Amino acid sequence: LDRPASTAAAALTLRRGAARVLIDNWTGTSTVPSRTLYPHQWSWDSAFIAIGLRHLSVRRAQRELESLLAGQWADGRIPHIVFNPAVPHDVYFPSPDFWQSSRAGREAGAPATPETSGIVQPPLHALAAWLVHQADPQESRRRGFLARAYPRLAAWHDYLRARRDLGGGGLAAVVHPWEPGMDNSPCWDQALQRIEPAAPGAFQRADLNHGHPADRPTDLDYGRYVRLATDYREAGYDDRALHHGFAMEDPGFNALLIVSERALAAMARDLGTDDAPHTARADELTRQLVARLWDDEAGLFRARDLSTDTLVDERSVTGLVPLVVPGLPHDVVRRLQDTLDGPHFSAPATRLVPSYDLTGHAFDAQRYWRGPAWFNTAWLIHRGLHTHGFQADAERLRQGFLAEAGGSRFAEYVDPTTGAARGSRHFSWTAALALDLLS
Ligand code: 9WN
Repeated sequence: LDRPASTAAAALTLRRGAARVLIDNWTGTSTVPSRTLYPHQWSWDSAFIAIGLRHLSVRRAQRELESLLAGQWADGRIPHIVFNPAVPHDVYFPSPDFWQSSRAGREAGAPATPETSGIVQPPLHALAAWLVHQADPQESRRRGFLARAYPRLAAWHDYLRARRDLGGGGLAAVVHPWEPGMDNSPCWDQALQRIEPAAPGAFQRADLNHGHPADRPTDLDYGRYVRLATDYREAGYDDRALHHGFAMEDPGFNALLIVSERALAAMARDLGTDDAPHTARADELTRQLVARLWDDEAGLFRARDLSTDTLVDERSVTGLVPLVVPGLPHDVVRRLQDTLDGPHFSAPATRLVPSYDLTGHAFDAQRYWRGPAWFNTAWLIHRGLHTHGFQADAERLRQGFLAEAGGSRFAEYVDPTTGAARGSRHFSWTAALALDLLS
């Protein structure tokens, strides 16, 4: 076999495998991250999934985002889970019984239906919607996709600006470790020590029915997640009524807000409305991201703990995700590229980027966001390398991504020291983003 032919055959096999995952995980209106572990619709998963789905079916990619937006609250927030009413409540914890959005969130503007969670996830949605639109602008215009999505996505960003600027510097704060999407990252350890965990008997985890305990957060972590979510629920999910026990400015979350704000500007231009406010906000957010979270000595961004107003002394992949922001100062970009290649993040076995410092005191090669390499962060960093002109590095990461995605049967994450698959398999965003990198 000559090499180009075998490479093309491998790409075709990978593409078919990725499509199969997305077809199997499609429920008729949206895509579950995993049939076993995550049987509902998740917010940032759907954004990543739509980015890949657009290569299979633009129509389906639009519906993915539209069904997420059907769960949006009147205050603008896009909840981190939109629940499927057909799934029994004991299959995933916390279920609608716990969040009680339609009752406890009524004042804050939760819809009567569907049931949702009350917290949020990283705002990648406007970028996803813009990429879906660009995949077939004619079909998008015919269905009025952009015209319907744009005001909702603008309201989502308004919520983050009006209710989540808890630090007063313009950046959005996360108020629960599930919100940055990197649940048990060592970045949250110190802040979580201040949170009294809920009693172990007060809740029943469902994740361990499908996931291995060594791959998942601990019971103590869950006790604290439950406590924080319960406090928020009891305050009616009202950010003005509660002094949040956990409040962080997360670099990854804010980086995605910036790229999405730029996507809103592009949408506004396409729709013939004023794009200048979006561009001005993206510029200002970029300045604040650097001013408040950049650590020049370490060569990466840090999370800021708003309870102590200090930067968290941990190196996490969330501090590299801002590479995806186009308007970063040149020296920041160069330092980020150096850090990616250095001893803290240069994974020996995978060419992917570990979720946490390989040399860090809390590094754990198996446990979720405490070391394993994830495909969504690799995709974001790949986009960043590409944006800033590091084409050779971007291509190396792309090849690594595709090799690991196929070799792991589209795993949720992999051990960065051995390449072994971890978490669930047949995982939607791994498949979706593989499709995107193949297109
Ligand atoms: C809690 C769905 C989600 C991802 C998150 C990931 C994990 C949930 C959980 O799964 O979190 O939201 O039950 O562990 O950490 O990033 O969106 O794939």
